[in-house]
Amino acid sequence: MSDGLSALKEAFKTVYAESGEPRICRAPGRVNLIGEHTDYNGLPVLPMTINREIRIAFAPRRDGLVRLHNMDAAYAPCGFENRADILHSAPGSWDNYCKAALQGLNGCLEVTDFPGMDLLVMGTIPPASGLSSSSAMVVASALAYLDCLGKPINGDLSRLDLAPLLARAERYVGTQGGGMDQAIILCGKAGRACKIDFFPLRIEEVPLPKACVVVLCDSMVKAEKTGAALHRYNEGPLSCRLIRAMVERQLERDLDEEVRLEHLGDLWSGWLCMTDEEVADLFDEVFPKPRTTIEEAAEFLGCTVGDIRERWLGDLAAPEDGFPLKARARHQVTERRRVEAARDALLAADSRALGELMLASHTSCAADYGISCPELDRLVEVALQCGALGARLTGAGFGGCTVNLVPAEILEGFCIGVTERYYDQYLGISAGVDIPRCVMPVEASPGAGPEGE
Ligand code: ADP
Ligand code: NG1
Repeated sequence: MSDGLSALKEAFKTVYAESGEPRICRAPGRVNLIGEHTDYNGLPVLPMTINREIRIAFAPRRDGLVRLHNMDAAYAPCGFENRADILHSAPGSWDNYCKAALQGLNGCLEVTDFPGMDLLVMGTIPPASGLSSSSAMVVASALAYLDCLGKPINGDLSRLDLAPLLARAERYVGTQGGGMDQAIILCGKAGRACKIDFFPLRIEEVPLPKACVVVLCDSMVKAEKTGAALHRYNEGPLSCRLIRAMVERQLERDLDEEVRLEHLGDLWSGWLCMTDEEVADLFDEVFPKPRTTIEEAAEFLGCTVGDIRERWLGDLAAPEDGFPLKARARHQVTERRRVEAARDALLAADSRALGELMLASHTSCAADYGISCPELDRLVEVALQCGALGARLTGAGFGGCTVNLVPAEILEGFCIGVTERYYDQYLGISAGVDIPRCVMPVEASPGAGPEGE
């Protein structure tokens, strides 16, 4: 057993002196190479796991109490009672991610005895940086709980079953996310990226470019989905629900029959099986102008503004000049095409083509989807100046990390160049910045599972 795992076990025995011998599970973070804000529409993504993770040492308890401690003092000890309806902690509390996993599994597995657990968490994924520390917490908590229930992963529940279940479960914290994070965290493979399709979940392993390194650069802008970034993130999935409803209505008019789209991605599959060009034309027809007000959407759908809020938008703030639905819809079409092309580029070992697609994706995320910020744009620009073949924001956006495709032979110069041009010159914070933590070459690690057995 590695020193880190032994240390975690020893720390567990100190914190929970009266508890049983702990077991350990691990869930890696992830970086998305391409395919941003497409998963919740059932459109593909292309992420890989990273060699940063959440580890949990755990032991079952006889009562229904779940106790949480963390090796990082920033996360204060806490606890809760396991039951059918687990009470939410305040937004931003770290125990909510554990609660999300238990609540989801309790419902799905029809648990009735609600066992407790002692947990000690150790994490190395920078939080709020677009690297899925939150989903790694959910997945690791779920694996610990399944073990305590006597139903370890790959028994009754396969990884392909668990991933969508935990994607739904994580909505407990208020995000309306898709299924990318939980799928790659559970199904990722060492040294490989995965193209992921949804509904049903399908994973295709693809090789990573041999002559390149994937490097993450932290913009130093925190994108906390436990805070302000939550509503900005949810604008994506919520406005796509409205796009789906309007497109569905247009198709019914065009085809003169009932059409049901579960997700926008259904346009490309099933009996509709439209091409990119047909979908782009349809979107142009439904969204002739850049912005659509909530009143215009209501008129188009033949319903009231109240109906729109109740069925699709919830309390999402409506800008006076309307939602940018045209550009958001366009991003879905172009990003879907880029993911397919990126998969082909990886299979053909064409790093240059992949780099160009990553850059085009960043431009679309910034201009059409509105999820970038000046710091991310600058960091992408700097990365290209320093020799990256491709660079883009990764994950939810609004801050966090960029992902960069860097030829292995220039790795050192790239790290120095980005440090000088972004952290020193642009942010002016070199004295306080911890470069190894900010510029991170990463490797794809194995998917989540038990450890040290
Ligand atoms: P991300 O993009 O990394 O998923 P979020 O803002 O969605 O960022 O979630 C970050 C939250 O995940 C943190 O505020 C914390 O509640 C939880 N979290 C992340 N890392 C840890 C950790 N090591 N221990 C406990 N909780 C963690
Ligand atoms: P991160 O970067 O982990 O917050 C979020 C969503 C994903 C996906 C990406 C954008 C959650 C848990 N994750 O990821 O489903 O939509 O944004 O591609 O909501």
